[in-house]
Amino acid sequence: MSTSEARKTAVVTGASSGIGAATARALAEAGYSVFVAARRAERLEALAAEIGATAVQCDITDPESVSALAQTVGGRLDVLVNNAGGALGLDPVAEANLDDWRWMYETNVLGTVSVTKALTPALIASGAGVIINVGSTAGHITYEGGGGYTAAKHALAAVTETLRLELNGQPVRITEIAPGMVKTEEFSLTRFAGDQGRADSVYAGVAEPLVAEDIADAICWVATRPSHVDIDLMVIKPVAQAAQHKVDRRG
Ligand code: 8X3
Repeated sequence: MSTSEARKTAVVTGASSGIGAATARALAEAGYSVFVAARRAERLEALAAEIGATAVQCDITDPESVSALAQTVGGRLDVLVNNAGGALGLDPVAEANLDDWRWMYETNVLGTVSVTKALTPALIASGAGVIINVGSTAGHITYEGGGGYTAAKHALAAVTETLRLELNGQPVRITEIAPGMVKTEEFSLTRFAGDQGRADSVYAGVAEPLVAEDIADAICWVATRPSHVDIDLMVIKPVAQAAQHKVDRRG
């Protein structure tokens, strides 16, 4: 990006760790002026200082917080990365913890819709906006115990496709990035309520699970394609994961 033109802007939600933080770093490195949004102010401030971003404390499930984010961003935005989300538990459907399921729907789906709704006018105003929703392979397959998370990520995939249909004719591209097994600091730890042993067992024996930077690299690539190129869906898994239930654990 030449220094003579205005810097492009990007918003990354769930930016305080993992894929969100890595994406914010990658976009800043690529020359974007980045707004990093998440609930945890201290982590955000540290990241913002490190990469020269603007920290915006934001709970995507709180409408007032989302409207404050939109106010801070202003009238023009080039890239929105809806990354905030997560999984809780591995309950079978017949034993579902409904509070966990509600949290997963609120965060992965309604939070994403709320942020998208608030920022779409600014993306349109840029003349070449990009929305990148971080979904999951869980949005395209199902697995035992994954019902709450797979239902939420399937819903997110449906919302992404619907939005692409509805914004047809507007200068906004919409992409779903669907990662498989990504070893991050917090995803599995959150899922298992801080049980490090259970979290570690998810990646046991897998020689090289994906890391947050692998997904950030893909997001950055999608964001920087020419404005007539729409990448609908990108499914990204480690080589060891041929399918959800087919994982080479001999590493
Ligand atoms: C993470 C993939 O397999 O834990 O989004 O559902 S999985």
